[in-house]
Amino acid sequence: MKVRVMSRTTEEIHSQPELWRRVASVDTSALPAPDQRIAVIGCGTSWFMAQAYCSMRTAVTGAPSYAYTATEFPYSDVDTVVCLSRSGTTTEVVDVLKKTREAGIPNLLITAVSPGPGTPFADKEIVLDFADEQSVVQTRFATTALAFLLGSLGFDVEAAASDCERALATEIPERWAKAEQITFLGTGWTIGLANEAALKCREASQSWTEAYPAMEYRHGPISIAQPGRLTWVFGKVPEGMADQIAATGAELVTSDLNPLAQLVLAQRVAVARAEDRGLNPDTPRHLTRSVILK
Ligand code: F1P
Repeated sequence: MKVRVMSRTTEEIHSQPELWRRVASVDTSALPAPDQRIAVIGCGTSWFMAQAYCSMRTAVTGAPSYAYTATEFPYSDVDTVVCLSRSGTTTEVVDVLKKTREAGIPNLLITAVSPGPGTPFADKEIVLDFADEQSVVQTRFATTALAFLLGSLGFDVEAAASDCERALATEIPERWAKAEQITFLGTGWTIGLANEAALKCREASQSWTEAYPAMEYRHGPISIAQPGRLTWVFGKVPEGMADQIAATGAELVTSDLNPLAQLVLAQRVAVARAEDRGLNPDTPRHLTRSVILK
């Protein structure tokens, strides 16, 4: 009998409910005040978490909150730049810390590891070291940082954590692991989650995924839908879309889980797709824990 050893990535995925619950005791005083105009920057997964946070922050506080991948931050008029980086070593993020320091723009670094190369240039730091992980493919640091940020806006982290337990107990259908392609869709703050779910599958399983704001789907991307492929919607399915997807023959995947917990389901699908292809999610092709440029 073949005994499958649980990947490190899977172990880290399963630790998420407990870690999300711990954010309630993390000090939020270093976060920008609710009326501040902010930019949140990061790369890869951290950028997508920034998208989710900024969307919800703008919706809740009304204060402009912009997410940028680190190199695209325009150094325009914001009150604070929040830099999100699990490793704290990503070159493009360290560059933003340096340049905002030079420009006199207040900054905050949220990371799992301190001190790091960005620490000397950070005005403030929030260290979520309890959520650090060994995997190259980020799961728990990203969602824990997001739970912390959303929690500061009044998001019910405890409810998400109990839904996360359900997401971890849900059986992943084999056809999801074997689907030829997946398109992830989201609305508002869940657009960042859709982007992250798609990235997770690409990183862990080298499989074809796409991600869009849900209302963009009918403006072209739906042409990819066909039998054997999935359209996975975070949150509410826009009116009329379920019938349109059914007509393509693709499977529509929805969930009553909190979207943050639904992202955990997508992380598990990424691992299942890797294993189905005989890949080890702990050793993703061409990737390193962080990108450090010469
Ligand atoms: C950002 C990141 C990861 C990605 C890859 C390279 O890292 O893009 O999201 O999985 O390993 O680095 P960080 O700045 O959040 O440490």
